[in-house]
Amino acid sequence: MKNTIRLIILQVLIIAFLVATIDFSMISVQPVGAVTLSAGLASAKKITTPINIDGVLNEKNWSVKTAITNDVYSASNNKAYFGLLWDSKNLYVGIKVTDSKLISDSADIKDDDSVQVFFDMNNNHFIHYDLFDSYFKVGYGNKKVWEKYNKTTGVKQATKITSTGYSVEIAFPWSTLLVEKPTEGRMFGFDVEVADDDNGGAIDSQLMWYGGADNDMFTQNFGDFYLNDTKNSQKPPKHPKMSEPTVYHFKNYYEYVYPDDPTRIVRLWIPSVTSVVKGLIILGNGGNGDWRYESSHKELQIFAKKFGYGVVSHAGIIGSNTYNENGAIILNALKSFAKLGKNPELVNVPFIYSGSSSGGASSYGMMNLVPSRVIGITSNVTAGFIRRHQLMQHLKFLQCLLLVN
Ligand SMILES: [Ca+2]
Ligand SMILES: [Ca+2]
Ligand SMILES: [Ca+2]
Ligand SMILES: [Ca+2]
Repeated sequence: MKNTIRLIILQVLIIAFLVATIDFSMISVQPVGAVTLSAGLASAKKITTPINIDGVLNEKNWSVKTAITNDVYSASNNKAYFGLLWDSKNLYVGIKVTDSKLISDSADIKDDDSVQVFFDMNNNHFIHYDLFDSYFKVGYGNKKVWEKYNKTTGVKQATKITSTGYSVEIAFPWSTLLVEKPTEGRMFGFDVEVADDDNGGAIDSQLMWYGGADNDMFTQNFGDFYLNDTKNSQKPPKHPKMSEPTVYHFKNYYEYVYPDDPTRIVRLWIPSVTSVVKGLIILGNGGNGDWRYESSHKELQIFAKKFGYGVVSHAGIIGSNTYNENGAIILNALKSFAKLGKNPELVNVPFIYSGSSSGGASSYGMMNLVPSRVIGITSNVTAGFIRRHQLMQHLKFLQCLLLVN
């Protein structure tokens, strides 16, 4: 019996010792209303009175207290905090920066005192930026908003010098972030970064809220935020299970990720889901690069729309393998888009394929893979495909117009 009591006392002492040695300051949690959030999760309070985007964070709803503390470049001597608000029109991001010297002298906003805001609005924390992801830069003293893919429609921002540094106020329209129905409880991928320049030229350091220095390339390390109520009192929803979707559709865009290799992605823009797509202009990527945003060029879209055509652009399609392997990825992408039911004709539409280098080789490969569907190519083939693989299938189809430069 005595031994049992001794054992219990010993266990109590060990537990007391362990508790006493835990450094609670190292556990990063964020109190929000009556709820405490875990690290990497933020809450956006709902508001009913508008925010004046003037850089002054004095509206009563602002609570700009979530610390941005992770050095991801070199040790920063800045301190920074952010807060989030939302209404039916916009998501609002407020940022306070303590900075002893404010600089705005460089061509790249990020080489000056500036903030970067990252969004993953389909919250899949996918390796690559997809259709629903964006990366914004807002510089101290710089009137322009920069976004990785020029998705800046309606974004309003203002910065203001304060007694200790500067503050930033940004309104992001939900429509620009491709969120159709912002509702309480929805969760999105998100991160925020503060760059510091104290001596001109390139930046000296940068602080990140949750992810890493590679947030500009990859979204998987972002944190998250969710839409809370007007009292900011709702608990966070359960985080949705991470899975990599393979097919998306949003308004005029489709996107397909090849499940066996997510670096190969096919994007399709169409004039309207309510009309039948008559054909596709396909833009082959150069090298194995990411050319998905080529289908967003307004001039090309205007041209394609005249003929009822869509525009395809892709990433990671290696031209010399198009006949043997990669062409099937593009055809499977179109089949997957057709299955969604809005444009079933995509399984049969003809193509005009265009591209240089690897893209040119893709044109030639596709012309031979599905000669009955390729009605023309404009091709600068320098990727070696034709020399290694003389294919004549396309010659059986006289409708094909070959324009070689
Ligand atoms: Ca304000
Ligand atoms: Ca600079
Ligand atoms: Ca995403
Ligand atoms: Ca500075």
